[in-house]
Amino acid sequence: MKKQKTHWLLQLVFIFFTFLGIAQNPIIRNQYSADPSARVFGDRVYVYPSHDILATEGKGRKDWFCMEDYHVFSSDNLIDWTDHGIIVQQNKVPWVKTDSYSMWAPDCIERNGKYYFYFPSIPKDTIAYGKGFTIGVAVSDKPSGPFIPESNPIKGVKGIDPNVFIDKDGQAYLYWSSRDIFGAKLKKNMLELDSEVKTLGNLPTKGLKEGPYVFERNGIYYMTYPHVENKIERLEYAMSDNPLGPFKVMGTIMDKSPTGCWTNHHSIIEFKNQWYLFYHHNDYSPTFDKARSVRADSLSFNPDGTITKVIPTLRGIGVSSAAKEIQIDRYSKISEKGTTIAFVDALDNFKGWKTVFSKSGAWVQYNTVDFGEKPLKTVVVKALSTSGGTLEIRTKGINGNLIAEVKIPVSTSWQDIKVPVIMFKEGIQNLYVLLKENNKQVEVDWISFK
Ligand code: FUB
Repeated sequence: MKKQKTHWLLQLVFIFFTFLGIAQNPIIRNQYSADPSARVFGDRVYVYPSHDILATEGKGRKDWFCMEDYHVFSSDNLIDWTDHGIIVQQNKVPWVKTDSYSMWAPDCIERNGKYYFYFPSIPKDTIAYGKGFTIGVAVSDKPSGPFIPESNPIKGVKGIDPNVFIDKDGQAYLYWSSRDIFGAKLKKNMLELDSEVKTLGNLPTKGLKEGPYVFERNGIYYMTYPHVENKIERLEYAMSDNPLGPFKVMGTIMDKSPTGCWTNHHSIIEFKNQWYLFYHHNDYSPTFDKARSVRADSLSFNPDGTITKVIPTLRGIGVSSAAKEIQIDRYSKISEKGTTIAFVDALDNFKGWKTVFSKSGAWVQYNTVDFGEKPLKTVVVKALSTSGGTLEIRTKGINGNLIAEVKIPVSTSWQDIKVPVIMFKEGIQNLYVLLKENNKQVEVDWISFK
């Protein structure tokens, strides 16, 4: 048979970009990712995370954070994310110790058409820069890179978790942490400090604070930071009328992880009139919390400018298209009994999750699915059931409109079951999937409409 040749341009596109498709939480599904710095550049959201990898013999420190490079991801709809590939790597930065595997939480900002990527790491030259972390910059003409690292780290900075904020008057500030949170003005070149370093006071004194992220809204400067008061970090915030404080501690943005992921690290953006919190959790690595994954949820403010606490969801953000694979295991709500979520393949967590229905009436609710305007005629369910069983798919509640009834035949392998849609309603709907009978078990990977 004649082998088909892929056009060289298409091959190049595949090398540099990976479309990650569907986005519920976690939003990055092809690798571990942590410490997300989300930024709006033009009409896209860019996410600059740390890239957790697992330490192996001679590569990083066992049972600890291990990172050797950074990728950047972007999306124009918060659903379809593109991995633009590696933008900076430890062995290509002149000042970084090449076997330190310590490319921790970064940030990126735009000024006058140039993109400045700030990242912490361990320097080679401890005589010049001291022991421990310092912070460097890499510069690009595009948010997706390539970024060219500066030869030396920023003078006068010792610590991790850089964050940059540019005020309305054009003054840029660099923040970072080293148990406490520090801040200083940056010169217009964005590469050098332009003031004394200030320890930002009036923040909690008990326990570690790190990962500062500053933004301004309606004249209020928000200093937001993860804080370990008792073993696990929670996201907190303080407010001020000045970018360098003094700040007044206001409360919690997100409670500590109920499953014990030690760190959290976040950023906050406004995109198309909605505010979002990007953060991380160890979704793909439930037994090791140094292999984390980026998540995002909506965030809102009270009339007095205080932040409403964000309850983490699996559903995440964005509108899912009915015509794509809808991962109902990333549910908005779930019945108390008879529905569980498990990895599809216990040997490869990156294959994602499945929903297991095991009781009559067990259900999941999956919000904000766009059915478009053109009638969709068929529903496809990727399912596995050794007992066989019947699923109902409804909109408008678990007793709402029945849009399909899907008989899942007995099988020991995954199958795509196709049935006609009984009733089509256009536009954005919440979806409900239920098991009809008792003594049956049905597993669902995804559903999709054609
Ligand atoms: O990712 C390594 C470190 O863990 C970050 O720098 C901290 O903010 C914490 O998330």
